[in-house]
Amino acid sequence: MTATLWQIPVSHFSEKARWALDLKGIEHERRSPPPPSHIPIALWLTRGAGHTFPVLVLDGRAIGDSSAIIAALEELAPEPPLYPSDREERRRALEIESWFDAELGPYARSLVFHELRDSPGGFADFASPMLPGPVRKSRAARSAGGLMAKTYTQVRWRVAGAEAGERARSQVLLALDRLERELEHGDGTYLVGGRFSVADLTAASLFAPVVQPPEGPEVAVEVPPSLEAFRASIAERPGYRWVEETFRRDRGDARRP
Ligand SMILES: N[C@@H](CCC(=O)N[C@@H](CS)C(=O)NCC(=O)O)C(=O)O
Repeated sequence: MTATLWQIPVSHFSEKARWALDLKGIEHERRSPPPPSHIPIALWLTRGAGHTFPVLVLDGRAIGDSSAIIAALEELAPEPPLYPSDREERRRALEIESWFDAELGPYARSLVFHELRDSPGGFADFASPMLPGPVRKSRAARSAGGLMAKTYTQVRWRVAGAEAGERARSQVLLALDRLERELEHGDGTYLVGGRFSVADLTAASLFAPVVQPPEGPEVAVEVPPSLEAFRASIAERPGYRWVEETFRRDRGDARRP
C-alpha cells in the first residue's frame, strides 16, 4: 500500500488528517506544495471534485476532505478506532466532527489571517516557511510571499475589516461554548464514549490556530500581538485548557520530519 498526504504544514484541516494517519501508524509520504498552487493540484488529484488540501492518495485513489480521509482510514486500519462502536455514540461523534468542521474551522483560520494583516512581521513571517529553501532568507522573496498570502487570504476569505474580525471571534467563542457543553455532557476528558474519538481529534485540531499547542501543526504561526489579547481572554476557560491537554496527552509525535 502506498499513501501520500498532500497537505499544508500550518493548516488545521491538514492536522486532522496527519493526526489520524499518525494515530493509526500508517506509513505515508507528505507533500507540501506552497499555496495557492495547492488549489490546481487538489483539482488535478481529485479530477475536479475538490480544490482544497488535505488530499490523501491511497494506492492511486485520491480522497479530498479531512472527514472523508478519516472515514477511509477507519476502513483501512480500524485499530485504534476513531469511530465509536456504539451506533448512537458514533452518530454523536460524527455530528460533532461535522459541526466543528463547518462552524469553527473556517473562522479559526480567518481570525489568524485577520490579525496577521496588521501585525509587525505579519504575512511575510507567516509565508516564509512555505517558500522554497534557497530563497527563504531573501528579504525580497519573503515580502513577495507575504504580499501574495495577504492578497490570497483576502480574495479567498474576505478577512479584512472589523466586521470580519468580529465574526471570526464570535464563531470561535460559539465553538468554545459548544465544546464546554459537550465536555459537561461527557466524562470531562473525552467528548464521546469515554475514549478518544474523531470528535476529540476534530475539535482539538480545529482550535489549534487559536490555542497554538506546542504539539500542534508542523509549522506554528507567529502569534500576532492582537490575537494574543484574545487568546489571553479565553486561556483559563475549560475548553481552551482541554485543547492544550488533549494535544499533550493524545497527539503524540506530531512534528515528525
Ligand atoms: N472541508 C475541507 C476544508 C479544507 C480546507 O478548507 N483547506 C484549506 C486550507 S486550510 C484550503 O485548501 N483552502 C483552499 C481554498 O479554499 O481556496 C476539509 O475538511 O478538508
